[in-house]
Amino acid sequence: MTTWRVPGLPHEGRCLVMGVVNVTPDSFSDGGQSFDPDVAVRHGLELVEQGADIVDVGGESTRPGAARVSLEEELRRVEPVIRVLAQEGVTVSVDTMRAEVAEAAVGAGAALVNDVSGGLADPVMPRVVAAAGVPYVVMHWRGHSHEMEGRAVYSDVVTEVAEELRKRVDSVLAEGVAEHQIIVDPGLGFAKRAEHNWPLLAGIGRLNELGYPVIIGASRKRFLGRLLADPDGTPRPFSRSDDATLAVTALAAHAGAWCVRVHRVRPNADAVRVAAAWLDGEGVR
Ligand code: PMM
Repeated sequence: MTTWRVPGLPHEGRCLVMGVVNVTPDSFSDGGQSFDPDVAVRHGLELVEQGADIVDVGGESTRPGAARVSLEEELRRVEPVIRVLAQEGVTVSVDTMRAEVAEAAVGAGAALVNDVSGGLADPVMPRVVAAAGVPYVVMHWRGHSHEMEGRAVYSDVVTEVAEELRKRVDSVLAEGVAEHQIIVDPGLGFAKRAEHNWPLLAGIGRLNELGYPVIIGASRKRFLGRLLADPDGTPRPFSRSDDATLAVTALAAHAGAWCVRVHRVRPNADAVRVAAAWLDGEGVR
């Protein structure tokens, strides 16, 4: 379903493209390129110029094994960047697990809260999002970066992730978040190994059945590097898995994803247009 309309966010009649600005010194996928606030703002504006519908600003690395940053440091990283981008007319998302950061970000102009913990890391988060009234990404999550690898245990990953997402959605609805605010995400790579990520991608149709827009974050993740490993088994580095990200984007958009979260925007923006034209050709849209 490419026709989701999320109040407060762009609607293009195709899968949307969310470009990533990590204001961190240690993100695994872009190596701290945007740690300086001015550089982060410039990067965000470039992503819009390249076709990003939404710019996702995050100040805490969620790479496997990463330590948490303090609340003060996270706020210091993201708030000024969000404020300037929003003033420039950019639709900004804040990537945070902390209610206080979400609240400050919305105050600075963020239009969406992207919570990789789906409200589990900070129990106050759903109430803050409910009060703010902005769209809310509820991602499937089983624990912080240092503990998630051991929790990547599933017997039927698509059924379990869908069921756990449904429970999270019920819980945030009970806290006052409205149906129309909710977006769901299977959380590729978060307490999931490669053998879990592929069925989840193949299962986008099942996730759509939850009845909420689905966002997919596959860009530059390790499972792509594993798939494309050298004959001796050495995984392809993330910097050379961008073409594989494009393939995932086109397939996810064709399968009905509402949005893809990506690092390299221009080619992914092309890919979602190809998928939209393909769906038009099928008479699906
Ligand atoms: N992945 C990362 C960070 N934030 N948000 C959503 N909604 N979905 C994701 O899959 C996701 C996310 C980690 O990736 P990065 O370090 O490359 O930004």
